[in-house]
Amino acid sequence: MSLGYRGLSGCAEASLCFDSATLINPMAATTHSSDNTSSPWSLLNLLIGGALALFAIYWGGGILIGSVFQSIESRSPVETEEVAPADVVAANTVEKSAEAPAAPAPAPEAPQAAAPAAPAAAPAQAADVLEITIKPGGASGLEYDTKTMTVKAGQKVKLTFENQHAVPQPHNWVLCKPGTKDKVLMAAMALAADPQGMAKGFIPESEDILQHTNLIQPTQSETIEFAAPADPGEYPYLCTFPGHGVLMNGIMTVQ
Ligand SMILES: [Cu+2]
Repeated sequence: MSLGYRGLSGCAEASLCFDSATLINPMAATTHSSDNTSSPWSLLNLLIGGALALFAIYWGGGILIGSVFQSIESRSPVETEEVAPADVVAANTVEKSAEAPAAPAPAPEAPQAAAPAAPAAAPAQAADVLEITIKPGGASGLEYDTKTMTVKAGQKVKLTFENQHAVPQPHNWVLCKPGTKDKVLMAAMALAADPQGMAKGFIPESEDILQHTNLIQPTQSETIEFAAPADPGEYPYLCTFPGHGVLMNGIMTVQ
């Protein structure tokens, strides 16, 4: 009985004791109970918190990486889209350029239609005219860009000397008899001391000179038309501006 009582009293005492303790110091009891439960709960909280943190990092990182990839993916299609229209434009341009020559194609039909009407006469003469444009060449401009040319004996020549060069200097184009280049060159050098040399365009009065342009100022041009020499041979041409002809020369071969 006493044991049972003691047990009961123990229980009663324990509950009483607990109750009394709670009654005596509720805050302490609460704090105490809180402290008792904090160690396991804090570990769990730590684990949960850590898991949440890891999840948050994983999720956030996933979103971040995903957004980066999305932006890259969204950009790359734009680039391909940008390229694609360019290709299309290029293709259109090609098609247009292909169409453009196609359009002139009917135009040549008119000359072709006219050609059978007048087979040889006029077209043959037009083809016989040699049209050529010569400019200063090289880095210094003290040479011709065309150093050799070939014509048929007696062929009509339409020659344009275009004085376009980065180095602005006056030039001319003088055609001489075969083997007289140095002679003309010396005569031109003599003109350098002549007060009228510039006025004469530094073109000597010489029967060795067959054709010539005037002295052409920079950016200017002149076109001369003449019949090529009747005798086949190598006809030198040069610029007679003092000092130029040493390098600024060429050969017209008459066949
Ligand atoms: Cu010159």
